Amino acid sequence: MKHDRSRELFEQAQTYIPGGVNSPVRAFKSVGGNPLFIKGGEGAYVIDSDDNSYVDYVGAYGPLILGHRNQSVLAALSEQLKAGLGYGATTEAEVEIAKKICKFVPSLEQVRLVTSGTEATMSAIRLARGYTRRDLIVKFEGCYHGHVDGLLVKAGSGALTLGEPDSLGVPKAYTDLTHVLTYNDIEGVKAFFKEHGERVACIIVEPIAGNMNCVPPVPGFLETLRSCCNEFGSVLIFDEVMTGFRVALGGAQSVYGVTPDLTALGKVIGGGLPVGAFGGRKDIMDHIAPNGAVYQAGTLSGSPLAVAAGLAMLDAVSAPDFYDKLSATAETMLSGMKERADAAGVPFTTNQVGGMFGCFFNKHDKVTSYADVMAGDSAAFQTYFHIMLENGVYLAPSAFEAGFVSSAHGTEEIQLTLDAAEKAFNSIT
Ligand code: KE4
Repeated sequence: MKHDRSRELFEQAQTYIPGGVNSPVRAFKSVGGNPLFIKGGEGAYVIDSDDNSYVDYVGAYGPLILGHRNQSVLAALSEQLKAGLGYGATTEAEVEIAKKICKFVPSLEQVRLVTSGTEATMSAIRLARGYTRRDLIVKFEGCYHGHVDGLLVKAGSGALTLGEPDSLGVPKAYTDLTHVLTYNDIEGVKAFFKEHGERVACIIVEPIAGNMNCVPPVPGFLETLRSCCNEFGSVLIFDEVMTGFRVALGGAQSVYGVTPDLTALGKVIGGGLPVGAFGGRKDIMDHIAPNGAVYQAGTLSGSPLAVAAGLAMLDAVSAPDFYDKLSATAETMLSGMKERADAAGVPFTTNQVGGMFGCFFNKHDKVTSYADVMAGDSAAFQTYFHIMLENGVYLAPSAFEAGFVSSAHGTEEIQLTLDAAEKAFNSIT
């Protein structure tokens, strides 16, 4: 495949944009080579600036659950364009999407829209601190909750990809108030709360970790977080920016049957446009301005375009057996991958929840922890990534990102993917 145009554009981009990208994970830093410039998408495919076509498993890092240029989303957007782009005032559609989100995710008695996942988690944490009048927060190593100052501590996603899980520029005073525990370490959580529970404002957790690749919770982990928060009066925040409306209509909380006090959402609910949301128990949400003393605001919060796209997407994903089909597509692809890796003698394991998945070049049968993820063979991943790319399959350029299928992925796309994987596994020594 030719990548001359992407290369040219990357050269130019680096003059005007830090690292040539508007988000670090796009820079291909951990896989090597020049980043692709994408010029369009259709269904399960993206097209790069050299007109190469790829089956897309990035899906804009989660939002494109219906695939690219979904006709119902485009129709909703063109309808809204006839009315205008935004007004700095509340619209009827914002009430409609709030009602739908609260209906689909029953733990949300109220919800507020914002413009990114980072804003959603940042606001939820400020609210939990305001509600409890406590300052200490708990997160888990390898989890990523956006680039919130106090959460860029042993963070996942792009921070982990670049090998900088902590960030310069974050005052020590902030990070001193963030305690990092080990994901899936039930005894570690209990021991910490036994000693410090009264001081903890909140736990924020990805109920399925999707930023150290894909690591589901072990049985009892989420339940332990719930019981510790109950015992010590801390707020349990599920960061479902990635898992919300991705793994099930009710999100990960409906899959595992654990109810958080607050939930952060994003990605899917905006249909591909900039959006985030946070919500939960009304007695907590009552503390948010203008009713309460915890301030939070946003010029483009509830943007009519993002809400129109989001409503169309929520309609599509609430169709009967939408998630069963999505899950079956991912399962077919992953089992085919595993067969081919075994045939080639390559140590390879996968995790999957609904339409999100993780692939690991590990000798472990199951990957259930940050340590397991970090034990992966990064050289094997790099070989795999580039051979998949050269054979028409676009994966996240990082061993620490989850992958996503869409409802537009069909048998043809899965077969193309498995043919590429066979070549990749046979090239890994
Ligand atoms: P944004 O501010 O990037 O919209 O959302 C932050 C965020 C919060 N919580 C979770 C669980 C997330 O996964 C994210 C963002 N996800 C990454 C991909 N793993 C965004 C990709 C990027 O940084 O370019």
